[in-house]
Amino acid sequence: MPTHRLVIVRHGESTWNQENRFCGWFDAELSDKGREEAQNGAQAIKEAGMEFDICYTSVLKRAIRTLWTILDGVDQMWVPVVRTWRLNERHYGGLTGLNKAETAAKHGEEQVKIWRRSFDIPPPPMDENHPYYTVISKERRYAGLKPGEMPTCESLKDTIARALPFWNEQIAPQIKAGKRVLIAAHGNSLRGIVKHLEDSKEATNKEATCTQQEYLKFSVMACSGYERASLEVKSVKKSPGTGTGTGTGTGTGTGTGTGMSNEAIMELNLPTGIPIVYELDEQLKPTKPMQFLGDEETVRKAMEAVAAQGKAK
Ligand code: DG2
Repeated sequence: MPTHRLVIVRHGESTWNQENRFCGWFDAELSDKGREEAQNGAQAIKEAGMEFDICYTSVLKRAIRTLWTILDGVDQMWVPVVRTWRLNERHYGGLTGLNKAETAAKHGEEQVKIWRRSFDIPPPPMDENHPYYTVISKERRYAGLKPGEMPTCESLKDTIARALPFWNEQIAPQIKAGKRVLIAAHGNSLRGIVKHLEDSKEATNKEATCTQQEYLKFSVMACSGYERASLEVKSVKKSPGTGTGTGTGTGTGTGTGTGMSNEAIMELNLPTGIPIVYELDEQLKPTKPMQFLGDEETVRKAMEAVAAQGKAK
């Protein structure tokens, strides 16, 4: 039996996901499909019989509404919810509002993949002339940020750096105290948490070594009855120009053996609205690969669709 269980979920599809626009800190609403995805996520959690003691989300309504929908669907709306800007999506800087496919046609798919998925290369910054500068940077929900905390753009590394203090100071102690935690957040803020958890694994943990291998393997937990099937998601390619061994990871191919490399995290595309379950030991190290509460075909297609958003049409 695992010591702790953590559930994370990327919000359902937003209107800007639907329009294939870089969203970041823009406060887009859920689309109709996104609301349905959140309801399906709730149903999966209900069928798994999961209960929560505390929930965390960002200050962006697509994540907040997804959390509300899930808590409503599992009849646990009374559970305390903590909102924080530190779980916001990564700030997409000057790309905010642009169509991802049009940006790929203009700058090339490789460049867009670097902007979307590299570990430590940020998108161009958002300056004061950007059409969304005022609605984001001058928004009163961010009035309490200290000097230097309001980003103008963020890489995944930057996103992890501002999310981790909250994880370490607020979320981790609750999990360690035995609280059952649900986090509803965003594609990249959750990729940051996944990388942090994966990086904490020990080389001696056999399943933990999967990110060193040619394939990322995740388990898919069938909605009914917790049956598990193995899902090979994607081959991990070593991408030139992204660097290895920097940041919080230990890099691939070093033989030292722990964590999720900066290359592996590039290939992880989290689907919208499908809850992900982590089983953790007392140090909050994953004891198994992440498990999706969804059927294999749906998860695979959803991940592929997210990856394809950066293709020039
Ligand atoms: C998406 C992620 O964030 O985009 O900011 O456009 O999870 O809040 O919908 P989310 C955005 P990609 O990094 O997948 O392009």
